[in-house]
Amino acid sequence: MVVRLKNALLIADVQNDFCPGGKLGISDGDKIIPAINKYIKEFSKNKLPIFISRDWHPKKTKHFKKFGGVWPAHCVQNTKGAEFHAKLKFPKEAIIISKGMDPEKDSYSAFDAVDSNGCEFDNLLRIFGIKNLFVGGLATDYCVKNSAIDALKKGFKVLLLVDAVKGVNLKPNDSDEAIDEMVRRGARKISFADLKL
Ligand code: VGL
Ligand code: ZN
Repeated sequence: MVVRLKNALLIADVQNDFCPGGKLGISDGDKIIPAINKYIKEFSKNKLPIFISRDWHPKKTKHFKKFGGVWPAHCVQNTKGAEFHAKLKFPKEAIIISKGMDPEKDSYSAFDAVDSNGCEFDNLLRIFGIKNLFVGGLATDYCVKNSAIDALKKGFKVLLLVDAVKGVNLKPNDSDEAIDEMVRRGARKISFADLKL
């Protein structure tokens, strides 16, 4: 028997460095964690796949200012800053996927991420037969946006969890514009009360 699971959850980069006090701390980045935990619980209850992405950089990468990029060093592999925030709760069945290991690339999208066996996110979704990807986490204007757009390009339906995302906002409107762009490209905005699995 082939089990087809239509819905999957992607929680992007809820790591210490993206939360207040971190190297690239998003203001109130940690405030969305209770909402994220509620979504995780619901997917878990329904035995649906949960993907937890992490930014996972080497010490030296073109992604960092020091080597020609735009960002201060953050989420360096095996540092406290790269660890998931202590308040983020996910079951052991959740699949951790890592991105940003290539020192030549920014890799904002979860579609650049692989699991612990090196299996690409896209392949994992196809193995499960996923049609709908529910996306939340950090940062609205980078990982969330790039992952959502890639998912739409690949033919997945995208449900954007508007009560469970927060952005960097290098420019003040970046997050709002990112949400508008995702919607323009076909993503649907939902809040926890709208969740139907
Ligand atoms: C991200 C900034 C720098 C992200 C990664 O994945 O959202 N943002 N590196
Ligand atoms: Zn990064």
